[in-house]
Amino acid sequence: MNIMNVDYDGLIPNNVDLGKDVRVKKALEKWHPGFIDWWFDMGPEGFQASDVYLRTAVSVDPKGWAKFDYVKMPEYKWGVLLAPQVEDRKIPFGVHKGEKAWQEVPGEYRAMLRRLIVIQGDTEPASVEQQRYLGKTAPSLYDLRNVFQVNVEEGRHLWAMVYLLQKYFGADGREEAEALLQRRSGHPDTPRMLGAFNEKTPDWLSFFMFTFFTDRDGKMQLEALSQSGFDPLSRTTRFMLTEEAHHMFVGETGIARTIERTCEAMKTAGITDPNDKAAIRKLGVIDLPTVQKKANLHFSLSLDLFGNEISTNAANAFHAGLKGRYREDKLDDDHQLEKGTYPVLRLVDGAIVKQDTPALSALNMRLRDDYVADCNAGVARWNRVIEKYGVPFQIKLPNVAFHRHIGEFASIHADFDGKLLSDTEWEKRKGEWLPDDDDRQYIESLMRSEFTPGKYAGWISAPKVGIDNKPGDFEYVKIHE
Ligand code: BYC
Repeated sequence: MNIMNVDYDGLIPNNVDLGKDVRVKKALEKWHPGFIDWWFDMGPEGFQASDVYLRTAVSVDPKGWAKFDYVKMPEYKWGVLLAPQVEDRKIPFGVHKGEKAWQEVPGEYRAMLRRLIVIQGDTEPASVEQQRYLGKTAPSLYDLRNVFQVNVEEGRHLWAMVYLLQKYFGADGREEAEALLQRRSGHPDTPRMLGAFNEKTPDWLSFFMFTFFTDRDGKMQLEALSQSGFDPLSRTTRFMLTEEAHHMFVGETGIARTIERTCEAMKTAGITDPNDKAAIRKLGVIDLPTVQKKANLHFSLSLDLFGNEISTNAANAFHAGLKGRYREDKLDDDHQLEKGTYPVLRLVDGAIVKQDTPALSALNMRLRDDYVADCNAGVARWNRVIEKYGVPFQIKLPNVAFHRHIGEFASIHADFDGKLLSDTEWEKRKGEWLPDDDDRQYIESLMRSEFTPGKYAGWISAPKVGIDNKPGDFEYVKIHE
């Protein structure tokens, strides 16, 4: 079968010759009804009968892999798509560097590999669950379509991980695949595995921040997994990254459009002080200090997703050749890291200091530093919108010690700049940096749907271009309830 083209005949579109792989095909077909039940129970509330203008992957050819059309979400073609196999690919790092990439699970690393795949898989349905209620307050049909696009693709990413579990991990893979449908974001007894995926995404500002910050963690982790010596994981995550780019686009432009509308409204009203919250909120837009607070919250929650500063898990996964660094193939070193150090911010005797640490143990931090640089580039693009309006305000990212729940800084409190605070000071001052009840209520009050084609809620501006170059008044979702 041509790897570029997808077999659309069966229940599960795929480019892995599922038709010939009876065991895996059966396992996936058995898993499918549970997935659909989960989608109805935990996927977008309402709109399941609506026609949504969605992108579906129909090929893995970088030049034209997707087609756009109206689809009812439950009928979306979730499938299994792997980037083309690189001929004669070698394991690019770790102790097996230079050996032939694995096409089957290396027995000695089975448990470690399964854990990485399960954690990755768990985040995908979790985010759909978190975004379940956003539809009814969407600021436009364009945005409504975008959240649904993100949701169906996260669903497909779950399929991608489930395929790996079913194909390569036998009975325990099947059990893990079932468990991925059982855990629930925020559930007191059966929560999702990583902290940020148990938080709420209660409003559209949170959604845009989530897709900017948390999906960007997704990008970094997928990039690291795409370097894997286990070739099926590498190929799967490489194709997932193609879809992931749109999710970050939704977040980045969502916040940029929010900021733009605020600056525009301030200008029209002649308000020059960006901190005059009361006056700005009277205009029905989101003041920039509140945007900053939301950024602080989502950035700090996403930093937690990189794990501990010093991690033997990360060192073992790299050493084994399972999880590499960001763009490992572009780095110029020995790709083994048995020697050498990496500077890591640590808590030493009550102070935050940079400490040289064995490079292998510091891999989570290396990935996190690359992540922070990537976030900063996006934040700079937001600031350019603010500058364009001459508003004296800049969005900044807080210190990595701020508001942490995983790693060294989980045990202390720090302010925005990383200055340590006592528990009492933190309680007294945290509202300066994190959204408080007043901010939440204000944002909530703006969350009213706007479903007229071409119209946008008053707190956000229209996008510069439509999806698939559609005109401004295109009906991205035909709502039939
Ligand atoms: N929450 O050795 P350490 C995405 C646990 S997002 C709870 O530092 P490690 C997406 C850890 O499990 C990307 N527990 O951990 C985005 C370990 O437990 P055990 C998702 C945590 O393994 C938006 C212990 O603490 N993909 O795709 O080096 C929408 C020791 O920690 C947390 C991946 O994450 C936490 N935050 O690093 C949709 C890739 N952090 O083993 C999708 C796969 C740590 O002692 N995962 N712990 O019981 C990994 O690479 C790593 O497991 C982690 C953690 C980076 C998550």
